[in-house]
Amino acid sequence: MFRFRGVAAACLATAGAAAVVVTGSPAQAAGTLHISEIYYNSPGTDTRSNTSLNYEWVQVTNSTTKAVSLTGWTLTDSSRHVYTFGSFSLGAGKSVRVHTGKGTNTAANRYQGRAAYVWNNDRDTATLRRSTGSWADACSYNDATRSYVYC
Ligand SMILES: [Ca+2]
Repeated sequence: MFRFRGVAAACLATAGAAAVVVTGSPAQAAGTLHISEIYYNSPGTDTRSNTSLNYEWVQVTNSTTKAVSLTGWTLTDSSRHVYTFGSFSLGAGKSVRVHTGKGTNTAANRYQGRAAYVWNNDRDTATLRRSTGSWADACSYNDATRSYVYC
């Protein structure tokens, strides 16, 4: 599959903007389990180093008031690479980042354990499905001039 070579990307602090997403709006008072951000173009050249692979991630946010079990939920790209959450519960108001590379799973960071990139640097769609296979959320992007997208 064609992928843009890594474009030197400013490693912008995203925490501030991400907080806006997490806060939600009155219209979303009930909250959802949704994809809140995708960092699809790792900073620097795509060398496939584990560090670079892990700078590719999809953030999933639970804006409900209860913990939600993500066990068996899946995250899929347009090319049908599938990541299945192992035993995991995402707390109320919490977010988790699913990184492409290898690492030790924590409450806030999960790892696909891959040796190659998943999220295209130009365009792609992330789809989140429940353990039953039903559609939960999706986020698409189509902008090679940026490195991340807020969903
Ligand atoms: Ca990428």
